[in-house]
Amino acid sequence: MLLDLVVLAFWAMLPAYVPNNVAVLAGGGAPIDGGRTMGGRRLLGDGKTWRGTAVGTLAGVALAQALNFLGPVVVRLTGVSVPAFPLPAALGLALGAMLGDIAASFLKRRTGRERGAAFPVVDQLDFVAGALACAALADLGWFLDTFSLAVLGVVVVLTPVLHVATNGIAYLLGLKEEPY
Ligand code: CTP
Ligand code: MG
Ligand code: K
Repeated sequence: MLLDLVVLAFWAMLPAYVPNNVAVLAGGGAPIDGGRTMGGRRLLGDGKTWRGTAVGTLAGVALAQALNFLGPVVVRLTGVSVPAFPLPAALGLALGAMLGDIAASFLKRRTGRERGAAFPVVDQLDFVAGALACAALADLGWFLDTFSLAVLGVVVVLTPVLHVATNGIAYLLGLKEEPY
């Protein structure tokens, strides 16, 4: 059933959805690129900080532990067999989401986009690509068990919708400079 797939996709990706949003709240401090430039432009820019990356990653891993605790209750109530997150998978999803976003900033700077500039499609899916790639690297068995092609399809459709909605809310609350 489609609703089951949506629940599965959302649950499996939650440890990847939270880090970038937590980074917005935790950001500040030293930029990862230390101010270095490449071809006259910043390597990554001031929007990618050590603190945002570390706190965001930890938040994603912590959330996965909470989901592991809640999972059995959800399975009993809904009948949807949501996955548990082994630590390597949780770390892969959370750190991978941050690395995908960092890689996108590298691409943005190389293509002349200033910090905060929109990069449609890349902005909405960079962290998904990073999270899935790193989760597969960290725990391939878990990745293949969790992400069927159907679940992956839902992730690719659902994520941009959630991304636009959460960033729009963060913007309206004054937490984020731009609504994307
Ligand atoms: N942030 C951070 N570290 C990260 C990612 C995000 O500190 N690894 C914080 C920064 O304060 C950043 C804010 O979250 O400004 C919003 O993130 P994002 O939209 O990804 O960064 P931008 O400032 O828009 O920069 P860029 O153009 O490079 O995406
Ligand atoms: Mg931005
Ligand atoms: K971004």
